[in-house]
Amino acid sequence: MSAAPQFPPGFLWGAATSAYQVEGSPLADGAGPCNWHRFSHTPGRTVDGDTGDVACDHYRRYPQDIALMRELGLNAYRFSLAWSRLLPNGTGEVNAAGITHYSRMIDQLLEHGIEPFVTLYHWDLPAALEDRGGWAAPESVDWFRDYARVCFRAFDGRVRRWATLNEPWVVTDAGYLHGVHAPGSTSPREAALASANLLRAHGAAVEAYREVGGHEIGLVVNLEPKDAASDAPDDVAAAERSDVYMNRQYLDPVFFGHYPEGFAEMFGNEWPHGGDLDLGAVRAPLDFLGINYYRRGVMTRDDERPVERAGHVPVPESDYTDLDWEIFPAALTRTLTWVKQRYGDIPLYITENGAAFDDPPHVEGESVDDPLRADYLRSHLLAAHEAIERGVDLRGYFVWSLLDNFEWAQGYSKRFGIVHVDFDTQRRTIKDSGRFYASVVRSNGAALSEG
Ligand code: IFM
Repeated sequence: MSAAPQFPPGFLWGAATSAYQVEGSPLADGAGPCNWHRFSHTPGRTVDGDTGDVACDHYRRYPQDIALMRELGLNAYRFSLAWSRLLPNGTGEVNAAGITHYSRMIDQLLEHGIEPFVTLYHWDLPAALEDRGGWAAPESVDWFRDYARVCFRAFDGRVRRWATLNEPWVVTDAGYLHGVHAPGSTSPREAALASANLLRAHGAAVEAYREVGGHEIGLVVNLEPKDAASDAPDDVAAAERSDVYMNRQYLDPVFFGHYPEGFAEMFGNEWPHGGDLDLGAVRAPLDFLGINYYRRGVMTRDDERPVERAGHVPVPESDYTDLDWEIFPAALTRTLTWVKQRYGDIPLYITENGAAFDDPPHVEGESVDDPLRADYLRSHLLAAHEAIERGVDLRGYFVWSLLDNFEWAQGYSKRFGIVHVDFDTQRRTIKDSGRFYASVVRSNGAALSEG
């Protein structure tokens, strides 16, 4: 019989959220509107016209949510700051009430022994900056550096782990190329401009951190190993393109200083940069890399999809989540070992992992039976542990998500939480998957081999 899994000493056991997805009260206490406030209020952009106006009311209920984290035994909480709460116009005047809000929340987390793991940008750009060109504007690099400085000055010391950007690939792919996220653009040219500016902005923030901050800073990317749907050369080439486009678009520049080979060519005449593209401080050394992992990609050639020219195909023998994402834990081990092999032995955190399943909107009693989510967590935590056994320096794991929340264009129709939220009453109920996760946390992994 193999020994029960144990994670390394000091492992961070957490759950993750992001500001616009959980906070609600988007304009409270002097906050300015963000791009997602505008986008979700535009008819047709989200399922059922859902918005983040109320969300999980975490802005006001965070003390109750911290109590839930305590009940789950978490020692870390990953959340993001809303840029437009802190700088309502994106630049210039700082909103003291915004600083006070996050300051109180950080203090309460620390009082309860929960480490705040803070993301500066999780997709909610101040609307005022979107009006000035958003990430496609070269000035965005300065806007982000200045905003980052405000955050470092206000919270560094109490916050010891910072992430610059969450999933920049989604920002450019969903927001600038496919138009399904804010700002709703469908321009390859703008996507390529935004990509370079996000990279420069990330590097600029890391450099700024080294001037004022005393702890750790990293980047969070979402990765998805790519397999070809068949041996046909077209599918093999599609999987390779998709790998370059998704997995290496941001990591190659950050670790090697330039885009992967073949990336610029995917944009054809829409590539806006010259050959001597300057990505600024993009290679500024990082303290860690955050990896969000959900699924594998099985790819086929699809010329309808711009730039990447590849699309997902379903695998008949696989199981899928409520978002039609393949459940494939082995690819998490593969992702973590691939990062180590390709980019070196940097400390890693799984900054998001979890699954949407169809839980009921209302709950009677004190529990929610969600065996599929518990199975998903168990198999992925075992896959993470396997990567540690293979030498990966994995230092923490964050479930996506602490709470059912606003799943962007899907609104409230998809539930990822280990805590159920009744969006009519705001009642929280820890799901069975949450109880299972708590047992894993309590036993530092041993409970993974039970049951
Ligand atoms: O909800 C999102 C999150 O904001 C970023 N990563 C993926 C999650 C699930 O889609």
